[in-house]
Amino acid sequence: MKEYLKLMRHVRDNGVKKEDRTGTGTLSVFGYQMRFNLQEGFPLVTTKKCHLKSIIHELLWFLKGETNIAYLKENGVSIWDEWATDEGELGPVYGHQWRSWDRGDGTSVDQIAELIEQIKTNPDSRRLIVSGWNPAVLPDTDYSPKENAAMGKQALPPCHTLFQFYVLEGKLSCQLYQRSGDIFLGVPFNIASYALLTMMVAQVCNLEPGEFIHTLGDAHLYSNHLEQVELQLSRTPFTPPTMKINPDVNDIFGFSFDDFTLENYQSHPPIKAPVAI
Ligand code: THF
Repeated sequence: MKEYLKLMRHVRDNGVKKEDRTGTGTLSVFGYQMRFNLQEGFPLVTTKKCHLKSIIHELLWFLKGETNIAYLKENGVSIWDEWATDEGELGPVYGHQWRSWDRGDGTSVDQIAELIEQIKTNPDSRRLIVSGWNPAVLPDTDYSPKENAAMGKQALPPCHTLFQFYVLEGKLSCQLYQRSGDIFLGVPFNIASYALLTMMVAQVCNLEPGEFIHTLGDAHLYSNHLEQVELQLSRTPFTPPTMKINPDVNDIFGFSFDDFTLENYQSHPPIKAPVAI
């Protein structure tokens, strides 16, 4: 995971002070790309201990098409609590756009089901795309995330905006365009989540995992994470772990938490940091 530390160092050294919606302040760079070869191990950051349980449950929750945090709460995951209404609603966020994008005529598109079908039947396609960005349901900036969710808008516009798959020589690669990346807290989650999604899609399509390519728009370090960043940059990464997925699952909607086993995850201790809301 030298790639991740390289990003962190690049933004620490070259980022420019920029104000943001949350009022926290950041060091920011526009445009950055990382590549992870999924044949060389699972890209979970090792220079701090990462909570893979939250990452897996969040991804399963997206794939279920759910937008209420109830499933996450039942599984002890609290990473979306700050933005949800008292009833646990987030509005039509990722899960809704992935599984039931509203056509406006009473029908909807299951982008994930269509993606799998297209990868299986038309692997050379250059349209293997899933979009979370739906301008019709973006939040109204005059209101808070919770107020937007209560009004049926997205609590937050999707950070991971659009992803595309690519099949070559029996290998499946995925590229994510992430409009906004919180390098210290969010990005380790985002890398592991999309690497895992790529492996899951590859398995159900009878392909080998290829690369995960992570393209960032506004890549930033929050001003209240800078001490944590120095600590993390002082650490030497370990050899990446290995992810084992139950080979019997052949339906993208058929995975459960127990189908994933992380092996040989050696990491430095966790580093706590406040999340900007
Ligand atoms: N807002 C901000 N400011 N940063 C983000 O990374 C972010 N997200 C999601 C939506 N809004 C965001 C929420 N994802 C943590 C991790 C991911 C999150 C939110 C919070 C977090 O606090 N992680 C801690 C604790 C882990 C745990 O409890 O499991 C950590 O140390 O990693 C990016 O998608």
